[in-house]
Amino acid sequence: MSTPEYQYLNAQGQPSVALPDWCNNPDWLLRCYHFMVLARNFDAKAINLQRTGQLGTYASLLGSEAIDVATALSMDKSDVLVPYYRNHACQIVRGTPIEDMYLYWGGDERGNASPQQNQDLPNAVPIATQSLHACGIATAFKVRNQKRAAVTLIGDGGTSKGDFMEALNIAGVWQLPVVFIINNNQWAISVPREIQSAAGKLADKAIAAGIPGYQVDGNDVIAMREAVDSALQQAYEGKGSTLIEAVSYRLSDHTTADDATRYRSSDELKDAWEKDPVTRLRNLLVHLGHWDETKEQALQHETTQLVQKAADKYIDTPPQPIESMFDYLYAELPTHLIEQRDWAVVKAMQGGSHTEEDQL
Ligand SMILES: Cc1ncc(C[n+]2csc(CCOP(=O)(O)OP(=O)(O)O)c2C)c(N)n1
Ligand SMILES: [Mg+2]
Repeated sequence: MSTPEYQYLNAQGQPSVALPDWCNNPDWLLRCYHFMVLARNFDAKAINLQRTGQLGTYASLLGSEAIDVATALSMDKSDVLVPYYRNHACQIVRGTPIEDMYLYWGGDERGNASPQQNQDLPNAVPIATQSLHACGIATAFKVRNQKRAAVTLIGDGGTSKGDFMEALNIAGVWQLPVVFIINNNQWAISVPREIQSAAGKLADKAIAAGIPGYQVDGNDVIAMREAVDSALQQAYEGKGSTLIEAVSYRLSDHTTADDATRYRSSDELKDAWEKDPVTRLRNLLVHLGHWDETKEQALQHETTQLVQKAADKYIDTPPQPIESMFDYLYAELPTHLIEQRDWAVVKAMQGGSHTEEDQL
C-alpha cells in the first residue's frame, strides 16, 4: 500500500508535517478520541453479544474509527448522513442511542427509527444504493436552496458498482451538495483491493464525473477532518460534490459470519495494526501533552459502563409481537399473508413450538 496523498501523522502518531492551527486547541482531538474509544467498546460488546447468541450477524467497525468519527464531527446537525452497514461510529457521534443500534443488529426494526436519527437515513445493505439516495437528498437541498449537504459513505468494493458511478456522474452534472467518502479498507469480503479495480487510486473515479477527488489517510483524524471540512464547505457554497478516498484497513472479519483467516495473511493484518487509528491518535495526544494513563483508564471505564448500560437496555427490551413482521410491507395485506399472519399468531400463543408439518 503506498502512502496516501494527504497525511499529517505518521504511523506512530507523530506529526509528519506542520499541523493545522486548530490543533492548538485540543478540544476537537479529545472529543474525537472519546468517540473513537466509545465506538471501539461498542464494537467489542456487539461481537460478544453476537458470539453468545444475543445479536444477529454484525459488521464490525474495527479500523474505521478515524474515518467515521472525524466525518460525523465535521458534519452540521442539519446535514444528512447516508450510511452503509459499517458506519456505527458515525451514528454514535450523530446521537443515535447505542441501545437502538443493538436493537437494529438484533433484528428489531425499531432500532432503525430513533427520533435522534433526525433525517439521517437507515443503514443501506444493498451495496452502493446509498450513493444514489444521497444524490436525491442533495437535489432536494439544492431545489429548496438550503445550505445543507448529504454525506454518504461506501466501501472500496462498492465503488465497482454502477450505482456509484451513476451517482458521481449526476452529482457532477447537477453540482449537488454531496460528500462521497470511500472507506477503502482494502477488502470487499474476500476480494482484495488490487483485483477490485485497475484504477491506481479510487479517488481517480472522480475525474470522469468532473468533481474533485482526494486520497486521504483514513487512519489520520486530522487529514480526515481537513478533507471533510473543505468538501462540506464546497457543498455549502453551491460548488458541488467531492470524492474522498479514505485509505484504511478492515481490522476485523467482514462480518461475524466471516472468517478472514481463510483468505488473508496474518502478517498483513499485523502490519495493519501498526497503523491502528485509535492508538495513533492516543500517541498524538500523549505527544502533545494532553493525555496520560490515568485519563486513559478513566475513559475506558466511562465508555465501558456506557456500553454495558446500553446493552442491558437492549437485552431488557421485550420483543415485538410476531405479527409485526407483516405490518409494514403493504397498505392492505394480500390474502395469503393474512393466512400466514394468523397462523403465526396462533403458533406464538401456543408457545412458539412447531413441528415438521408446520414448515411452510
Ligand atoms: C447489491 C449487493 N450485492 C452484493 C451484496 C453482498 N455483499 C455484502 S458486503 C459486500 C462487500 C462490500 O465490500 P466493500 O464495499 O469494500 O465494503 P466493506 O464491507 O469492506 O466495508 C458484498 C458483495 C450486497 N449486500 N448488495
Ligand atoms: Mg472494503
